[in-house]
This record gives sequence, structure tokens and C-alpha cells, in this order.
Amino acid sequence: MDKPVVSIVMGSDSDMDLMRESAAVLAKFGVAHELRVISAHRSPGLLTRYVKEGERSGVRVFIAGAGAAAALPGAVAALSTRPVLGVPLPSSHLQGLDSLLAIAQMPGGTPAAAMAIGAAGARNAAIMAVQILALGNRKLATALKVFKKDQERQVAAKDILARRGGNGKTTRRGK
Ligand code: RP5
Repeated sequence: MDKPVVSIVMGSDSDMDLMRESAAVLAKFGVAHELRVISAHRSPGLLTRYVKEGERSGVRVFIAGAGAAAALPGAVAALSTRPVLGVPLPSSHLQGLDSLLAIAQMPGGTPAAAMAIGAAGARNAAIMAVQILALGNRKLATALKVFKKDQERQVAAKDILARRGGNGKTTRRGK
């Protein structure tokens, strides 16, 4: 197994189901990655060691998913010079709005990107990680173009169904 170039780190094992969305996307692109549970609040020492060791062993992008006060993306960004993509998770009573605001309000000098809340954000973080890696990797750049084309084809197929009124008949505008 190749050494991970993308780290997917999350604040709690209760985040795992959503953060697996990131892993699934990276697997499709053939990008070596790892999933880790390390909390900024509950295990700051572990996080510090992990980020430093990760950088040394070749991690180029960190995806950090966290819910509630969501300090993790910011804490990773404070410890690393690598890009950090934060995924706000809807695990609290505030459904992720709290986490989105926490991640989006990093102080100047320590950036962490804020993705959409939840599964879409986890998927987008992985796509963005691939986009970052693709800047220096032609194979990944081509794979991203294919991905975009496929996405467009899928929407076009759904549009054909919609124009048929969902029952196989073409609607007036579609004639
Ligand atoms: C955050 O608090 C975690 O990222 C998680 O989304 C949330 C709740 O954690 P647990 O109490 O379920 O461990 O730090």
C-alpha cells in the first residue's frame, strides 16, 4: 500500500460515516489516503504529533472533518503548511451551521478552506484535494476532466427522463 498523500482526519468516530465519503472519492481517483480519528480538543498532543509525522511521511493535503465547535481544521492549519480542507459536520443540535462558521472564521494568517456541510462537503473536499494534487500530476488532471464529463452526462440523462415527464413520454417543450 502506498504512503498516504491525503490525510482524512476527523474529530470523533461518530464522524466516520460522513467522512468515508471523502475516502470513497479518493479511492476512485486512485489517491493513497488514510482515515484517522484525532480530536483537537480531546487529544491535542496526539494531533500535533500526527500532523508533523504526516507531513514528514508525505501527506500533501489534509482533509479535516469536525462537528460542533469544529476546532480540528483550524488546529491542523496552525500546525501545518499544507492545504487544509475543512468539512463542517452536522453532529450537533445546530446541524453543522456552528461548525461551518467556526471553520470559515479562521483568523488572517492561518487559512482553512470551508466546504459545504455534511456529505457534499466531504465529497467536495476529496475532489478539491485531487485538484490540488493534479496541479503537478497529468494523470490526475486527465481523470478530473473525465469525472466532469461523466457528471455532465449523468445530468443530461436525467434531463432526458425529466423531459419525458418521467413516464417515457416527451413533454411539449421537449418535442
Ligand atoms: C466534534 O464533536 C466531533 O468532530 C464530532 O462531530 C462532535 C461530537 O463528537 P462525539 O461526542 O460524538 O465524540 O469534536
